[in-house]
Amino acid sequence: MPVDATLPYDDDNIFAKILRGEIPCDKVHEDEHTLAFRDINPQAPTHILVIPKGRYVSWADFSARAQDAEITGFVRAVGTIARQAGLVETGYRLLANTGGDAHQEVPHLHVHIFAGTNLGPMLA
Ligand code: IU
Repeated sequence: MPVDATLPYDDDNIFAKILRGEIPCDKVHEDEHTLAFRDINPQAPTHILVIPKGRYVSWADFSARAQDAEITGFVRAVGTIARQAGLVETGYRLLANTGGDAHQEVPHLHVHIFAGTNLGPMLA
Protein backbone atom coordinates (compact mmCIF):
# COMPACT_ATOMS: atom_id res chain seq x y z
CA MET A 1 0.00 0.00 0.00
CA PRO A 2 1.71 3.24 -1.09
CA VAL A 3 2.17 5.81 1.64
CA ASP A 4 0.61 9.24 1.80
CA ALA A 5 3.82 11.27 1.77
CA THR A 6 2.02 14.34 3.09
CA LEU A 7 1.38 12.70 6.49
CA PRO A 8 3.57 13.49 9.52
CA TYR A 9 6.54 11.22 10.20
CA ASP A 10 5.61 7.81 11.65
CA ASP A 11 8.15 6.63 14.25
CA ASP A 12 6.88 3.06 13.87
CA ASN A 13 7.98 2.73 10.22
CA ILE A 14 10.44 -0.05 9.44
CA PHE A 15 13.39 2.22 8.64
CA ALA A 16 12.91 4.11 11.92
CA LYS A 17 13.18 0.73 13.67
CA ILE A 18 16.34 -0.09 11.69
CA LEU A 19 17.82 3.29 12.65
CA ARG A 20 17.06 2.59 16.33
CA GLY A 21 18.71 -0.84 16.03
CA GLU A 22 15.45 -2.67 16.79
CA ILE A 23 15.59 -4.52 13.46
CA PRO A 24 18.85 -5.68 11.83
CA CYS A 25 20.02 -4.61 8.39
CA ASP A 26 22.84 -5.52 6.02
CA LYS A 27 24.70 -2.25 6.51
CA VAL A 28 27.04 -0.90 3.83
CA HIS A 29 27.67 2.62 5.15
CA GLU A 30 27.01 4.78 8.18
CA ASP A 31 28.04 8.31 9.05
CA GLU A 32 26.70 11.21 11.11
CA HIS A 33 23.73 11.91 8.86
CA THR A 34 23.23 8.78 6.78
CA LEU A 35 22.72 5.00 6.90
CA ALA A 36 22.86 2.68 3.90
CA PHE A 37 21.94 -1.01 3.73
CA ARG A 38 21.09 -3.69 1.17
CA ASP A 39 17.46 -3.92 0.08
CA ILE A 40 15.78 -7.02 1.52
CA ASN A 41 14.15 -7.73 -1.86
CA PRO A 42 16.80 -6.74 -4.41
CA GLN A 43 15.64 -5.69 -7.86
CA ALA A 44 19.18 -5.68 -9.30
CA PRO A 45 22.46 -7.48 -8.44
CA THR A 46 23.39 -4.41 -6.40
CA HIS A 47 20.41 -2.76 -4.66
CA ILE A 48 21.27 -0.44 -1.79
CA LEU A 49 18.96 1.87 0.14
CA VAL A 50 20.40 5.13 1.46
CA ILE A 51 18.46 6.93 4.18
CA PRO A 52 18.99 10.10 6.18
CA LYS A 53 19.05 9.58 9.94
CA GLY A 54 16.58 12.42 10.43
CA ARG A 55 12.80 11.97 10.57
CA TYR A 56 11.84 12.75 6.96
CA VAL A 57 8.95 11.10 5.13
CA SER A 58 10.02 11.82 1.58
CA TRP A 59 12.27 13.76 -0.73
CA ALA A 60 9.75 16.60 -0.61
CA ASP A 61 9.79 16.63 3.20
CA PHE A 62 13.61 16.39 3.35
CA SER A 63 14.19 19.19 0.88
CA ALA A 64 11.75 21.44 2.76
CA ARG A 65 12.86 20.81 6.37
CA ALA A 66 16.40 19.40 6.55
CA GLN A 67 19.40 21.43 7.62
CA ASP A 68 21.95 22.18 4.91
CA ALA A 69 24.49 19.89 6.63
CA GLU A 70 22.05 16.98 6.50
CA ILE A 71 21.36 17.52 2.81
CA THR A 72 25.03 17.90 1.96
CA GLY A 73 25.92 14.85 4.05
CA PHE A 74 23.22 12.73 2.45
CA VAL A 75 24.12 13.70 -1.12
CA ARG A 76 27.82 13.12 -0.46
CA ALA A 77 27.08 9.76 1.16
CA VAL A 78 25.18 8.54 -1.90
CA GLY A 79 28.20 9.38 -4.05
CA THR A 80 30.65 7.85 -1.60
CA ILE A 81 28.68 4.60 -1.38
CA ALA A 82 28.49 4.32 -5.17
CA ARG A 83 32.21 5.03 -5.51
CA GLN A 84 33.21 2.56 -2.78
CA ALA A 85 30.98 -0.13 -4.32
CA GLY A 86 32.88 0.32 -7.60
CA LEU A 87 29.85 1.60 -9.45
CA VAL A 88 31.32 4.74 -10.99
CA GLU A 89 32.97 2.72 -13.74
CA THR A 90 29.93 0.58 -14.55
CA GLY A 91 27.16 3.09 -13.95
CA TYR A 92 24.21 2.99 -11.58
CA ARG A 93 20.68 4.33 -11.16
CA LEU A 94 19.31 6.46 -8.32
CA LEU A 95 15.59 6.43 -7.52
CA ALA A 96 13.58 8.14 -4.77
CA ASN A 97 9.89 7.24 -4.81
CA THR A 98 7.74 9.93 -3.22
CA GLY A 99 4.06 9.38 -2.48
CA GLY A 100 1.25 7.37 -3.96
CA ASP A 101 1.75 7.62 -7.71
CA ALA A 102 5.40 6.57 -7.28
CA HIS A 103 4.42 3.65 -4.99
CA GLN A 104 6.52 4.75 -2.05
CA GLU A 105 6.03 1.89 0.42
CA VAL A 106 8.14 2.99 3.40
CA PRO A 107 7.40 6.45 4.83
CA HIS A 108 11.03 7.35 5.56
CA LEU A 109 13.00 8.98 2.72
CA HIS A 110 15.21 6.51 0.91
CA VAL A 111 17.23 6.63 -2.28
CA HIS A 112 17.58 3.34 -4.12
CA ILE A 113 20.93 2.59 -5.78
CA PHE A 114 20.54 -0.01 -8.53
CA ALA A 115 23.56 -1.47 -10.33
CA GLY A 116 25.37 -4.61 -11.37
CA THR A 117 23.64 -5.22 -14.68
CA ASN A 118 22.51 -3.30 -17.72
CA LEU A 119 19.44 -1.61 -16.25
CA GLY A 120 17.92 -0.65 -19.58
CA PRO A 121 16.64 2.82 -20.42
CA MET A 122 14.23 2.87 -17.45
CA LEU A 123 12.98 0.58 -14.67
CA ALA A 124 9.88 -1.42 -15.51
P1 IU B 1 9.77 2.13 -1.96
O1 IU B 1 10.57 3.12 -2.75
O2 IU B 1 9.18 2.74 -0.68
O3 IU B 1 8.73 1.45 -2.80
O4 IU B 1 10.81 1.02 -1.52
C1 IU B 1 10.85 0.40 -0.29
C2 IU B 1 11.96 -0.61 -0.33
O5 IU B 1 12.24 -1.03 0.98
C3 IU B 1 11.63 -1.86 -1.15
O6 IU B 1 12.58 -2.00 -2.20
C4 IU B 1 11.72 -2.98 -0.12
O7 IU B 1 12.26 -4.17 -0.63
C5 IU B 1 12.64 -2.37 0.93
N1 IU B 1 12.52 -2.95 2.25
C6 IU B 1 13.66 -3.39 2.91
O8 IU B 1 14.76 -3.32 2.40
N2 IU B 1 13.51 -3.91 4.16
C7 IU B 1 12.30 -4.04 4.78
O9 IU B 1 12.22 -4.52 5.91
C8 IU B 1 11.16 -3.53 4.06
C9 IU B 1 11.29 -3.00 2.83
I1 IU B 1 9.24 -3.69 4.88
